[in-house]
Amino acid sequence: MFKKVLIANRGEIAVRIIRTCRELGIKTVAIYSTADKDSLHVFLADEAVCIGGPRPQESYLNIPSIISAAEITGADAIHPGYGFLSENPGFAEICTACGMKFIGPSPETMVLMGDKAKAREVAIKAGVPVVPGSGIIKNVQEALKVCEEIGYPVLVKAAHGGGGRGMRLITSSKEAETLIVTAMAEAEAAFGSGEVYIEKYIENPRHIEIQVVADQFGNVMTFGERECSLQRRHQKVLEEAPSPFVDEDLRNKLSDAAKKIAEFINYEGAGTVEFLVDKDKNFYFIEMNTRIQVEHPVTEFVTEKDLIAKQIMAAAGEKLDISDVKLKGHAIEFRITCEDYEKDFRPTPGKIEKLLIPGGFGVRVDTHIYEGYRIPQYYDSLLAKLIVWGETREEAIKRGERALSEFIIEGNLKTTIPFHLKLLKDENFIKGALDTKILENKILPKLKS
Ligand code: MV4
Repeated sequence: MFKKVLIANRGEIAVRIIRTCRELGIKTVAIYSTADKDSLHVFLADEAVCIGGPRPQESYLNIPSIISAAEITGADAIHPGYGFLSENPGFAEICTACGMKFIGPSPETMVLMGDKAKAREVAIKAGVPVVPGSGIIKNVQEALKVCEEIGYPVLVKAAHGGGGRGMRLITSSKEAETLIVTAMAEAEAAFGSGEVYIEKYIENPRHIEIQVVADQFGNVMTFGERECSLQRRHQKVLEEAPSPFVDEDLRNKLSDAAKKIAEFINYEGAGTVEFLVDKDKNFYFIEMNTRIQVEHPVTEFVTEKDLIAKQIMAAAGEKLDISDVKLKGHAIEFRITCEDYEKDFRPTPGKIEKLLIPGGFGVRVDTHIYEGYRIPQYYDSLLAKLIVWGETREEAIKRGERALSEFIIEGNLKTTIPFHLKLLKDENFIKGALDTKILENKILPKLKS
């Protein structure tokens, strides 16, 4: 097992990782920017090193500073968390070259799955369904031919985008040429690669993902699905496990598909295989995330497994027990951000003057905030994740309402707590009638009126 892990991240996920390290008897090193000197992860870690200025480029993305901090403190492994350098193959390679274990998959796997067109090919070769579509498009003529073959509407996606960035919907041949040219130019500008591919557009799909953790011996554990359909501008606002739409048959099929992909690429570490699921329960692989994700706690609640511990143990070369993971009850995660939902979710960072955190049976809060803490303006607006568990979805919803109404965050800032309380009263949410369009098209307009 590792002796000392450096956490190359901040906020709630740094706190989350430090907690598991302590339970595993692993010493921790926090890194922080000058804007984060009063952050909770700095207090909770055994050691902390200031690595640069407030802007991510100066600190949490500053590879030489992070590696120096690891060398000075004698860390033998680096946990990247999510965001920042977590899916950066160059960083993983440098960690290895400097004699530190990067807690995640190999750089080669990150390169492969970071290319969404290559990831599609992997899925096809592994025998997993993908959305009807193409490989990398060579020129506009080929693109137009592919569009006609697939049939409109189609989506043009950036091969090096992902998470919804760099996507363009084409509904007819009239607009195809212009949109393909702009999509390629935008991809080049945003991701440094103009490579795009085309997929048939699936209308109002659900976004359902399977959590996996794989060890270094080819054992792949699956932990069931998460329902992540409720998103706003490709940002998830609430996640649940299990999905109210997934029955045992579909769960088995999705889990087998995720396992096939992980096995095919000899995956190592924690990862998430994303699927689109249509109203007829057809499912299609779209992407794989090669990191631990924000929403992992809903899976932890229903499986009673510490995913960060599994991830660290797999990285340390331990064997995983792949006997079936049983699911118990229902969990919901609410992302509490400092945004004003009445003003188009405008960020409102400020000082926390008063804080009362909910508790009680079936309630978990993952957060780095405390009374007197000032939220820096340089990072994302996530303040806390409230995760609730119930024997049934109905019970989890009731518990969510109770916990949200206990949650008090005051100061010169707004939070999304009132938004979540309203969301829980929405009839479509209560029915579990979720898809990737319902929040923006139906629920949010209703909240405004
Ligand atoms: C799609 C799609 C419909 N058809 N692909 C957006 C995020 C990225 N991971 C994939 N995304 C989508 N891909 C095809 N062929 C619709 C979406 C999509 C979406 C997916 C998940 C969650 C929210 C979404 C919101 C809009 C569109």
